[in-house]
Amino acid sequence: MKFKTAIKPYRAAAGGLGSLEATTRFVIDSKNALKNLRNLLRMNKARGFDCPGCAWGDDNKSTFSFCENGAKAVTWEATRRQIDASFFAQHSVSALRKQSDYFLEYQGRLTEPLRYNPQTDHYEPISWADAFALTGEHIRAMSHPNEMELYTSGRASNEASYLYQLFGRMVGTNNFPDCSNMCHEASGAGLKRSIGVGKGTIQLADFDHADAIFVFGQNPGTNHPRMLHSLRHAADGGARIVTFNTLRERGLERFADPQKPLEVVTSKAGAISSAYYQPNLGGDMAAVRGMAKALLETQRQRLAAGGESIFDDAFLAQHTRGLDAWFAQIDATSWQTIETQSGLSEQQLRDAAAVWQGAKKVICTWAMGITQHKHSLDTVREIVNLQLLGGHLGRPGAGLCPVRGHSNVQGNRTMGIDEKPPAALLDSLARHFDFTPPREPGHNTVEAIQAMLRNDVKVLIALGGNLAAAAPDTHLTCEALQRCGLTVHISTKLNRSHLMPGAQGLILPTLGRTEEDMQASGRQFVTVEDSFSMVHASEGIGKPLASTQKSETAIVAGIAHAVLGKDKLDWLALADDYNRIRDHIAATIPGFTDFNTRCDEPGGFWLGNAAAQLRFATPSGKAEFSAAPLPTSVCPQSSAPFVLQTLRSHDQYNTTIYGLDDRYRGVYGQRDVLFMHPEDIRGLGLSDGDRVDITTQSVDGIERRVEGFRLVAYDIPRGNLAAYYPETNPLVPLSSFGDGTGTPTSKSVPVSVTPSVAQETLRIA
Ligand SMILES: Nc1nc2c(c(=O)[nH]1)N[C@H]1C(S)=C(S)[C@@H](COP(=O)(O)OP(=O)(O)OC[C@H]3O[C@@H](n4cnc5c(=O)[nH]c(N)nc54)[C@H](O)[C@@H]3O)O[C@H]1N2
Ligand SMILES: Nc1nc2c(c(=O)[nH]1)N[C@H]1C(S)=C(S)[C@@H](COP(=O)(O)OP(=O)(O)OC[C@H]3O[C@@H](n4cnc5c(=O)[nH]c(N)nc54)[C@H](O)[C@@H]3O)O[C@H]1N2
Ligand SMILES: [Mo]
Repeated sequence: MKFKTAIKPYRAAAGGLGSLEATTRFVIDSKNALKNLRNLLRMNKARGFDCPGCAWGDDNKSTFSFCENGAKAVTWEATRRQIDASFFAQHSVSALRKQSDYFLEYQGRLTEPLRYNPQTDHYEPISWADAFALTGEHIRAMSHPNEMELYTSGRASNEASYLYQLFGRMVGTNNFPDCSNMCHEASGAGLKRSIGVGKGTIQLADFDHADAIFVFGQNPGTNHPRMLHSLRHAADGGARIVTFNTLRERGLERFADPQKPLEVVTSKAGAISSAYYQPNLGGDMAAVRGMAKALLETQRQRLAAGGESIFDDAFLAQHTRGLDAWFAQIDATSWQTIETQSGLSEQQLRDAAAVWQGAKKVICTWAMGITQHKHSLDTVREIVNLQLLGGHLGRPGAGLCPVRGHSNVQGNRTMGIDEKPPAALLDSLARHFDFTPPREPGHNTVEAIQAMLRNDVKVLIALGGNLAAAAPDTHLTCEALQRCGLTVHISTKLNRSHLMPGAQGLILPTLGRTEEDMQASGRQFVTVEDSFSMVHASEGIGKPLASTQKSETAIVAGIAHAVLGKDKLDWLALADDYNRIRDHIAATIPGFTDFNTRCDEPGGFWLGNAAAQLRFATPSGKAEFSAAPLPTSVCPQSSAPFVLQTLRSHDQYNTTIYGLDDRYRGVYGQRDVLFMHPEDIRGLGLSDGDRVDITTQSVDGIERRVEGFRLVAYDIPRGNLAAYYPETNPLVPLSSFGDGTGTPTSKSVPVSVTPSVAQETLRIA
């Protein structure tokens, strides 16, 4: 495959005509245009399927709500291209390893179960019965339940993930590593400590009522495009939107609604951010501390002059604890430290604080720019501190909004995909199903990979996802996978993880969210939960490509049946009729009473959020201020010349590469680029367009390096760099993760940059 490469700044607004063009191109290229158009019209409606793109909520007001990147997700899944036994007969696994991630997924949908044959190095067809039997044998042969790892990627439905965690716990393990461990773990853990619940407190409609919205470390133009509608609507209504982002992101500057013909034709775009700050990578905790410091100074001056408080004193007194300790910590933090760490000036932070002070209702949103650092948990809690100060919790138009990634990652946790399960969940499962679940915590994703490297893992099952490409230290992770006894991948499309089988390996082809799911009792729907704790039904409509594909729920039930039989639970009967699974969920998971009936509610039902109702499930029963000091350094290694963040382009969904463009950042036909400040490029004696090698400043003795990246001069603070994931995962150390979160520090990799060895050789030649 050849692509035309170019770097040319994108001058238009986000959305608009560019978005429509791209959508059309993807729909036509998927070789299934008619069906895909119909799918788009049904997406996120009361009947139809939930968008497999992001976890943003649905606005039931607009007639149909989809975005360019949701369209890519749907068309990518609903392609007519398929790969079957003949493809694998033709290509050995070693040969496939040389192909790009784009090539692997582009081949189409997996349609039949496959087993790796180490003698021939090829995948070969296997029957479902034999695949289940093989998995059952391996699991029963383990000497301890903790020799099994059950990975989950956040697309799995509530029904499939509920069965999956129940199966794991009945076997006897809490080893549930998941994509969330690499994603919003800091949000869950931080919010839980501060306000007693690890989820966002607002609902979608709150955006219509906010006076100020602070957007931290997030690129909604690409990753949550439907959020731009909410931001634009809020901005048009007079709300101030303040962005903290290391990069200039087009979607946070201007947005034209591609679903409003007039805006597309007239290029009428609305401004999004009224202020845009570019902190250093990892500098947000210092930035928020600076805002708080400014506010505290104002407050003291006011009170000294006999004026009114700028804080919500009644809220603070009634609902919070630990304010004084935080104030003491603020006083102990100098403006100089704040400026150095954040990379922002005192004046900028005072200006941001003034917007906060001038607003009656404030929302803070954030994503990976906040959660993938060493001090992410403290950063999330610092954001909560700021919100508590103004009582911006539990009233319309105000609250906390971690914007989740995968479309059902939040639901997975609710269903019990949790390596550190709360006692209440285990008690409830124990009572209802009459068994003794394991109590000791299991492995998160990093710990699971470490266990594989120690040869401790006999069976890895992956319910979706692509660990080989998503996890840090690509080489180590690939080796880890190959050290497993049996790897079982439940997947829609071929990916790198499949090419790293254990001693034995299976690929089990599954139906996607968009497809019709027929079981013994008839057509099934599943349920998912979005970022706003709205649970709703999702019913696929496309005809499956092959009768040999099974639903995730049926596959999980098949495995569970092969291991545990039906003495305790008739797993296969549960998969025959998902209503039965929902009845068990209703009986064991809080908030799901009358689950089956409530699935009919148009737009779904709200699970509720105790903190939003000012009930705080913390030890003190109050919202807890955190009084953490700023980290000694924002980057795990302070002496490194550069700090690198690894992020997403516009044409990818995590490890799924749809195309090689990153339109809003002006990058076309290539992914091996490194964004750098023009002065830094000059400082290295290099020019825009030169090729460089990137090396991690390692503390553990492992050499980590990627080669031949093209420098792109970009609007980014000096000393900070950005490059795409997963290509740069070989640079992210498995041994570097967030305090209290275990999340790899993918947004603060200490690196050095040198002229490309390959390029030097070329020049000399
Ligand atoms: N189309 C599409 N949609 C997706 C995904 C996808 O890959 N493609 N992935 C899904 C998933 S799983 C997730 S988790 C989300 C991810 O959504 P995002 O969090 O938006 O994803 P990233 O591309 O990692 O972008 C991080 C953003 O934060 C900024 N940033 C990085 N570090 C810092 C920092 O230290 N401080 C500040 N202030 N800013 C920083 C970056 O410049 C960038 O704009 O999107 C979900 N939606
Ligand atoms: N360096 C770096 N690393 C990162 C990140 C980063 O920002 N930088 N981000 C992290 C984040 S936020 C996340 S969430 C993880 C993502 O980690 P994962 O969730 O493991 O990865 P994905 O790329 O989303 O998984 C894609 C694969 O899932 C399968 N799939 C797709 N749809 C379905 C489905 O409906 N059912 C099933 N069973 N399978 C399906 C397909 O086979 C596809 O190849 O990566 C993390 N890794
Ligand atoms: Mo994520």
